[in-house]
Amino acid sequence: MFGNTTFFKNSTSQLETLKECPLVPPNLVGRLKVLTEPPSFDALEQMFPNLKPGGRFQPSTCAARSKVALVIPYRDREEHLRIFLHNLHPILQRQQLDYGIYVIEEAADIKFNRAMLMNVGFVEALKQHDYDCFIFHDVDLIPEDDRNLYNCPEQPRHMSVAINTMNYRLPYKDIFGGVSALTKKHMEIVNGFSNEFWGWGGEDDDMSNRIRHHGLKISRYSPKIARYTMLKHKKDDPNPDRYNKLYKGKYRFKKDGLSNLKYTRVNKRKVVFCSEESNLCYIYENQEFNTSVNIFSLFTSAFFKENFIHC
Ligand SMILES: [Mn+2]
Repeated sequence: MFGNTTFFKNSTSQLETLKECPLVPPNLVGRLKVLTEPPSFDALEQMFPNLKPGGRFQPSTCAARSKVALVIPYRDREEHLRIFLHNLHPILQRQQLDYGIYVIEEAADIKFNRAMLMNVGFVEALKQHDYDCFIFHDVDLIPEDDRNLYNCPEQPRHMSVAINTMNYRLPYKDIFGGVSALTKKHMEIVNGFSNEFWGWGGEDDDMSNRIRHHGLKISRYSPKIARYTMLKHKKDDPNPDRYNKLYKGKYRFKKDGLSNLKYTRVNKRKVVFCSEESNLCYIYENQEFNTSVNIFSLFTSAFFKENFIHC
């Protein structure tokens, strides 16, 4: 009899059986020191030789309990991204997850739409693998404790409970911004995020409303564990229309979200990162190199390719 504690993996020559990974990963260390120096992309690649093409990872000694896609809405924060990868890969690997990291970059010169980028990340990640768990993650939030597990529980989980810049306190009860975990099923139930929040703010509260409206509940780890350091950055421009959008949100839940998501992928395979110090540009090709990250550069259908600026 094959219980659900085993599964079969077809390797090149033999059929091997891996036991399901333990419920509590055995090699966690607890409280961590946040590494704030950004390594180069080359250095990152060398640090994580165990990543598969596209920056994917699976534990080698057991079958992961969940397939997790980290979705990072991204613009213009290359240093933060490198710091993020440096800190996150070791944590996710100790947590014995089957994971991929998706950095979703919006074309330049248009207002940032964090929520739409997260919808795009959800759709694009599912085109690659059958992920069952999605962690939507600001690039500037670094976990301080690896007991904060990057998986998806029964109810949507708000993960960035205690942030250093907010004195490690939850600013308000229904907050769902920063880092949040939703299963594929949760995303389908709530029709993903709204696509209508351009500029800073509101989209996370709209998701919080979607969750409640659909009979789900936000769950959280203890603030002793769900701790984060926020990397320093300038404040973004708030969207003056956000309260209005939020207030009328529930009339849009059905028609605004995954159901009406429209975007165009630009620069499908190549992403260019430029280093200011060396004047060098690095080209990362999704799927073809052992990169530490999966990157898609995306822009919404309303804008032209020319809006996407390289170095
Ligand atoms: Mn921030």
